[in-house]
Amino acid sequence: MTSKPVSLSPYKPRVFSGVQPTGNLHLGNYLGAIKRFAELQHAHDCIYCVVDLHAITQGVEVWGGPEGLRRATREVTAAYIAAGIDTKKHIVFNQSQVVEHAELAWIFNCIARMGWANRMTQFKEKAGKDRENASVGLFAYPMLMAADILVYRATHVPVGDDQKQHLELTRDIAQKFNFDFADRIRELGLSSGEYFPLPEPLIAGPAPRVMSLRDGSKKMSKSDPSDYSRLNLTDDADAIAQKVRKAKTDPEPLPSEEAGLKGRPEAENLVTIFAALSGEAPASILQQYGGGQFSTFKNALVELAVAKLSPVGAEMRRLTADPAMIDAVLADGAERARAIAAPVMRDVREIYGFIQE
Ligand code: AQP
Repeated sequence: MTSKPVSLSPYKPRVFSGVQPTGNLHLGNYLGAIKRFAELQHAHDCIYCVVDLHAITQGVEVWGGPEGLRRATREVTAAYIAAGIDTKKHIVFNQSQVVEHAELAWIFNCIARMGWANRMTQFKEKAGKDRENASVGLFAYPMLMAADILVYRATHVPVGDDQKQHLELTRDIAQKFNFDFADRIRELGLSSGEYFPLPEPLIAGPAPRVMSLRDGSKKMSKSDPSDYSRLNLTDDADAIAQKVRKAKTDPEPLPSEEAGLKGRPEAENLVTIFAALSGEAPASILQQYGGGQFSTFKNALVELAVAKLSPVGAEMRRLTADPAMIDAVLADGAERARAIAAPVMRDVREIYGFIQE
């Protein structure tokens, strides 16, 4: 007689991730996040969020005011759809339409310890030298991110290198909650063990870290004031060509081997971008272009980037021309997201003893 397989986890495997609507979606967001989100949908149930509450943690020059926020929220949604994410099979919505995110984030502010939050390097990077003037929201960002994930009891999170520390904090928060309330959770019959899963990072092949075209030591970023630092997903062929041709390089020719890229961050970045867009290994790209002038390599990169990005940009432009259609996708996604989040939040209120209807 064969024994029945035992499910080791009481949770349905579920992927959660998000992108901030802070304007100027770029190649790094696409290769490092959105393209991978689309790949994951074939084997997982996915919830992809436009994290507008995160977007406002920085000054208005970053989140762009009401018009900028609406435009950027629709642009991220359009990028999800243009990348091939099926909004009927999976859930795509904007965070502020599901109030449970903010409510659980408050609970988690009371679970996380100051020492844990103080260690977050992204706060230090984003707050810069003027830390006293950063918003409390920017400091509390990782607790909101933990709520985003755990309000769906998501088990897997595709994260870039820059978000790994936040995911660790999410696991610490889940663990402390489960431990602090273990008796109450059992007493209420909510779970025989832990209430929140400890979400795992989802590594679907190496995600490239795309650097600024103006400075190979800084990551490509939506909020970089220089538009020449990034390839925006909505850039047309002329803009792509201009930006790649103007991208910073050094006076040496491209090396023929990967070891020769060491200490040459701008050259390394262009080769990384070429490799990610073409699917070729850097070594074979360098075999082909090594020893030659940057201009020859850049011309090939322009051709490749235009071929890969133009269809995505064109589809995004087509979709954003119909804001009512995008808003309807978000409203439908929010309703389905709420159907998962609301019972979890009810449980959490019950665990704490908040009186509710
Ligand atoms: N340069 C990058 N290379 C690879 N992946 C990147 N991501 C961001 N920049 C790069 C990935 O994109 C996802 C969404 O990021 P986000 O919107 O949450 O914010 P972020 O990481 O802070 O992105 P930006 O572009 O730098 O925006 P701003 O300027 O607003 O801070 C994440 O999965 C991230 O890893």
